[in-house]
Amino acid sequence: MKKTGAWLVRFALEQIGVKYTFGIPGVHTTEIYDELNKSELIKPVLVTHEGGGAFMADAISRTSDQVGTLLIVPAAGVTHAASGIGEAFLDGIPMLVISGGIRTDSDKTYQLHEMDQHALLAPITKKTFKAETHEQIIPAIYEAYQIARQGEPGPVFVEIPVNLQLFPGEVSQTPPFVPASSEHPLDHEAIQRAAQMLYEAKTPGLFLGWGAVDATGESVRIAEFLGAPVATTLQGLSSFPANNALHTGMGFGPAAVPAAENAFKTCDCLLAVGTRFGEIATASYGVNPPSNMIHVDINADVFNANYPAAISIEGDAKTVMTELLKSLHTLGAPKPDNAGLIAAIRSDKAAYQNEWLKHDSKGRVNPARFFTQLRKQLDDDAIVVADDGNHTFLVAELMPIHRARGFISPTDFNCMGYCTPAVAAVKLVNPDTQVVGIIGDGAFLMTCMETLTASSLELGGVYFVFNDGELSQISQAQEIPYNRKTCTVLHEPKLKGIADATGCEFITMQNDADCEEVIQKALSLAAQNKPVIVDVKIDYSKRTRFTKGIVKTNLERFTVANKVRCIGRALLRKML
Ligand SMILES: Cc1ncc(C[n+]2csc(CCOP(=O)(O)OP(=O)(O)O)c2C)c(N)n1
Ligand SMILES: [Mg+2]
Repeated sequence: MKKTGAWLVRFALEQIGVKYTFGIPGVHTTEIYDELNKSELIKPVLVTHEGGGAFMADAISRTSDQVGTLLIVPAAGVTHAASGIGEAFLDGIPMLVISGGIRTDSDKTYQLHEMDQHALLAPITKKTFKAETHEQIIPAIYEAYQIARQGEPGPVFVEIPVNLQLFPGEVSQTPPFVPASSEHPLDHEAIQRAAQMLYEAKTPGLFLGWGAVDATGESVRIAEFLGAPVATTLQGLSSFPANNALHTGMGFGPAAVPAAENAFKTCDCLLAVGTRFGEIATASYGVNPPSNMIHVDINADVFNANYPAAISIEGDAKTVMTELLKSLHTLGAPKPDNAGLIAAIRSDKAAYQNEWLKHDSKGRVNPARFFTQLRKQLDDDAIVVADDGNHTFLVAELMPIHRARGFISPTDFNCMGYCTPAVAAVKLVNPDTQVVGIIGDGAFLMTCMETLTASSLELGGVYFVFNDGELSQISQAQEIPYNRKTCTVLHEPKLKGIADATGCEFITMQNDADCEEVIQKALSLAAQNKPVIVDVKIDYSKRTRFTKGIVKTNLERFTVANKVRCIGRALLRKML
């Protein structure tokens, strides 16, 4: 039979269950866009920038069972999207990237958008495909989809040359999509040894990353069986419910919140699940896990990469944790309730919150006041999206997250500009859930035009812009060594102007007294499908534990000569 390449792309995308694509059409993709326009299953979404489109696709994968999909022009669309593709790659998020390609039936070179896209994308995708014939289109998309999801997930790229899209070509079959089984053989002996090690430990603890986000029930049962405290990474913030009595908070070393730092001080056996012990997760490698460490991950490359594990178990977190729990039950009764630990966690958390609430915010919005009020007004199943900056760590330390996948942020690629597009996409696939973004003013400037996409699609999310006038995560780091803020003080934008331009509602939160009412109003407007930009005059005069912790950890690592040089310069600048 004869089919156009565009028809084949639509067929394959419908088969794998794609509901939305994100991008901006060009001459190399209009034929596919026209096909999707006829589809009853897929809605192509027009964005204002492919970078925003890529963050949207990423956010869909993080908060639904769909794989976020881009449909973009070659070269210019691909380079614009590269920031979001890179974020998905380093954060282990599945994504399907489909671009048009230059003509392969022409003997001419210097074509429009001609470049080696595969070379560009090789370091930030799991695999790239180029369809050479009509026959290859469906299998390439099916395989790309499988690869994106299997093992440690990530983005996969497929190029469809424009001539294949436009003209009919011979295909022998149009097979339905049948997902391949990705069962991983389990190392039962290692799981049994791990159970034994945990059961015999005096003070075991759990450390959970994003890889454990779908194993929350199992993690709760294991923690409760052992009476063990639980800490998470930043990306894994939602992997354990913050309203569980054994939840301590982010991190477990000197840069962790006090409840976590104290609970893990004497930890003699660590069960680490779905974390790579990367730089952010470890606060610049400032943690010191016990030698009895059990490391569970779907990707065996992470074992012993930064910290040695006594037992490594390769596999899906949910499957391994289910088996581990069964093995624990064969060893004996659950450990008695750890009442002392639970009381200490509760009092450490309360003390830390009070320390923040007591901080004088000098007429601006106190971060703890803001998050206490936000938590009070949000449903348990709300989804919080953060960008990258000081605000991210304020969320991590002051905003309890109650549901799995209830918090997402750009973590290891650490790309500013993520949050604004992501809020819209999260709302698109979670229409009945409250969705709020916490965005630094600098990050908002990068992708704020995507609020136009939100208002066009009537996506009621709230964009809390933490307006401190600076690129604070960096200006705070400049403060001690340089005593000056080179290029980190923002040119002040009029946020109301952005709201007017993009058709969003706009509210200002001046101080603590405004908090309750403004949050209420914003959530109620959002519930009427209106995107709302809130200008939050936030107070950043108090540092997070994370920021203080990483500064200390890094400084301690300097040689004496370099310490003297840096401290000397800091003192000199302070005096002058
Ligand atoms: C694309 C990109 N550029 C630069 C950085 C470096 N960077 C990390 S955090 C940060 C400051 C962010 O400022 P803002 O969005 O205002 O958030 P705040 O720290 O003030 O909360 C910068 C510049 C980055 N992570 N990503
Ligand atoms: Mg800022």
